[in-house]
Amino acid sequence: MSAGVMQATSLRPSTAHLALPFFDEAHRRIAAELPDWVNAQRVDETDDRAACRDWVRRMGADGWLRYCVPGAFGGALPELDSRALVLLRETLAFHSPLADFAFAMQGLGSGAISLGGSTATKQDYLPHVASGAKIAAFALSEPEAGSDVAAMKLLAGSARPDCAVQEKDGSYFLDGSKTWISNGGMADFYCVFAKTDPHGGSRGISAFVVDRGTPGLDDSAHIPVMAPHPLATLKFERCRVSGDQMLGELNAGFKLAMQTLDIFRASVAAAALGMARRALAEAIAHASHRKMFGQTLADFQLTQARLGEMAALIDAGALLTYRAAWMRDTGQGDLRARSVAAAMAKMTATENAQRVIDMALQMHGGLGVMVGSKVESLYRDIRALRIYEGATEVQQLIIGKAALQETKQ
Ligand code: COS
Repeated sequence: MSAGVMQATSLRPSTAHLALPFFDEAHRRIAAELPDWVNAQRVDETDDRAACRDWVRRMGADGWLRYCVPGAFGGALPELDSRALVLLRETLAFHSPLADFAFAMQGLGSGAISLGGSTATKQDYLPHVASGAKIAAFALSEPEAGSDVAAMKLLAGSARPDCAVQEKDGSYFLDGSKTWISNGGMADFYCVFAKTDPHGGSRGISAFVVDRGTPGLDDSAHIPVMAPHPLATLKFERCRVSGDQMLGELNAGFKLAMQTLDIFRASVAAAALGMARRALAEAIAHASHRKMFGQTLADFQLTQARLGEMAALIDAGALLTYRAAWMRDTGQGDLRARSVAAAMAKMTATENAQRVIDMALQMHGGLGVMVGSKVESLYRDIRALRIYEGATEVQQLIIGKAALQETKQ
């Protein structure tokens, strides 16, 4: 299962989608420059943690991580730009899902600071995220609160036993755990969501930025998974954070988490697109050369039909993804419409990518299941995207709830 050094590829995805009216010049520039850059990198991906550090260092040094933060704090564009994130992730994932992961986590892990942090907190963290000097992580899920975020139990309690909930300018003590935390054990800081009002449901959650090494935080429990992806469980025991480390308002953390996910869910869709485009490119290359029954695989109508289906599945996911990013960047529709668009994009692009990659693997025959072949690793890489940042079922809930509300209006 070891990945080895990332190999350059002569395969290139189609660029026809860049002419769509969703994009402007800044986006087309990224799409023109990034493929050669990523293809020229020789990162040893044998050890996922070391590889992610290496990718963060390279992407920081060459300016790509600047798209993960707003312009006033070292970013490339004035605000977090969903379309830039989408094209970056799509391109990175085409070449290296691990590079995509390392990039995405810088944005997702610092997103709550960009959206909710004070100016001082933004200054303290974001320029270092952009340069690659600090690695970021987003700590939301818990053993019994994955899809049901409001059920989280990590407590941000008061320093004083006679006071149930601490005031914003005082200290908080975090007690409990987080799990499935990407970059866990290697991040320099975590944006952690915790209950500041244990009985408040979604209105009792606040966000904090917690530095690695803070006494009472143990992030050493790594979780091995089927595709390279640094992941850990975090344990908090009387872990003291000051009120200044709170992101946004007291008890407004649920909305902050959802707003962060609204941006990054469309970018997960884009990562799935990049992987699906790579699978299609691999399938076309293979079918064009593989000889069978006196002709190439590509000469069979069965193969042509399958390639057509794959291309259409990719385009369906792509259009929803670009629409979601464009709606967010240009303020189309209301908040709910933008959330629904992001949910549709994530659900469709990740589900379709899984199908496309499976079809590509099938077309490769035995080579498809050979450890080390590109479609084999893509088959493992894609699976988690249908789960993290809101499983397909959560996206269905978001879309279905909104559809019901629409008919009531
Ligand atoms: N932006 C801003 N506010 C939002 C929002 C969004 N995208 N989505 C919901 N809210 C607000 C609602 O408006 C509501 O506000 P009020 O309390 O003022 O009424 C509040 O948040 C609660 O919303 P809702 O009742 O819809 O919350 P639920 O507990 O029913 O949760 C789901 C809804 C399931 C959609 C949510 O918990 C979710 O997205 N879960 C998946 C989480 C996830 O992605 N986990 C993976 C972690 S990262 S690997």
